[in-house]
Amino acid sequence: MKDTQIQKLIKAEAKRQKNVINLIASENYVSKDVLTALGSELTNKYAEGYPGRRYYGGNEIVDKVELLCISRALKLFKLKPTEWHVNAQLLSGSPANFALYSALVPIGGKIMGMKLSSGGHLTHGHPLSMTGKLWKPIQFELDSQREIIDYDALLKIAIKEKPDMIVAGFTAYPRIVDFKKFRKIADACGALLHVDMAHFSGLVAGGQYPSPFPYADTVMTTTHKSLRGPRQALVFVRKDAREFDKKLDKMVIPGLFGGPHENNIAAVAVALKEADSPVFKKYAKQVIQNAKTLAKELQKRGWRIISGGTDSHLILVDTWMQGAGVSGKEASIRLEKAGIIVNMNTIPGDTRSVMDPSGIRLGTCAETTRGKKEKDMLKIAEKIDTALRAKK
Ligand code: DSN
Repeated sequence: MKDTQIQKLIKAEAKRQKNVINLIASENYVSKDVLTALGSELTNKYAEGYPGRRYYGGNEIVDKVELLCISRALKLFKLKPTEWHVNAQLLSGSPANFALYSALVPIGGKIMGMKLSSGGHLTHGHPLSMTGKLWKPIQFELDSQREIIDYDALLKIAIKEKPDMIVAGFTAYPRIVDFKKFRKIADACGALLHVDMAHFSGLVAGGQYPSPFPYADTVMTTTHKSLRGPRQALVFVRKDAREFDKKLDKMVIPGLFGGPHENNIAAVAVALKEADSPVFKKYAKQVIQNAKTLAKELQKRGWRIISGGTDSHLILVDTWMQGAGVSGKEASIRLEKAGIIVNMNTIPGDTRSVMDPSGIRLGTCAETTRGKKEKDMLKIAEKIDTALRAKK
């Protein structure tokens, strides 16, 4: 590389990644093949439009790339091309959710989703997100005692508010989501059911987390979390008389975006093939076993785990413990000094601010990719415990 300044920074970041214990729940380490596709000549090509109907010439190769990515996405999640349509052009989770809502929910309509502090995402209708400004957000919280979704309470809210769309999914909820119950709730109020599986799609692909596809009208996933691909998103919509496929594609281009990043799409295709393997199934299983071990060991050491444990790759720890511990911000700073990277996170019913909340979020996808097993989780829990309990 001729640009030595950037080369130095890339090398430094690679070294940093190698030398830390990475417990960021939404990060992972991609394969060399994914990196090769990302850094390929495909980045040079403009391809506004869709395979077979592009605005620019010279798209015979990238058309094949995009179609391959789409067919691999359908195959991985066991979907029939006659029943599901995939748009592979969205660059990340937030724009993907935004594009989908824009396509299917009239501006001013109601979108019901989980509150950020309960584990939902900004794009599930947070007032600071455009999804909470352009549409009327109906935000629900968890059962305050059990810290899990209260489906009966949700049903009451849905019947009263009659949302146009219900979003099931999370960025910081450690438990299994019951998509069948969400479907019933959506049917009871006539709403569409959208599932944001950004966090757990790799676990679904690996057969370790329930698939939302039998119940959802639409599904969105990022591809860089448990799915272990590049930073990109996939949006799946049911193919039927409602014409969601046409509405979504038209909203993506010309509605919101221009040229798709075909190098990213190729890298997604590589990751989807990698995920469609027995090795990946084993990986997804280990991710969850590691998370369960880590949660249990932290609990044993006196830390309060939100909802009492985890069913996924994700753990929420109450580090503040009503003043008996340290704040989430302090915890993340201490852990970084000890070589462990996490993010501070609000916990259900948090009374502290988002910028210095009561907890931290941990995830095991990245360290499991690096070969970590249960015994390593015990050591990591000890390190975390020591760092959090150290005197200032
Ligand atoms: N930032 C992602 C996460 O960490 O969960 C969601 O956008």
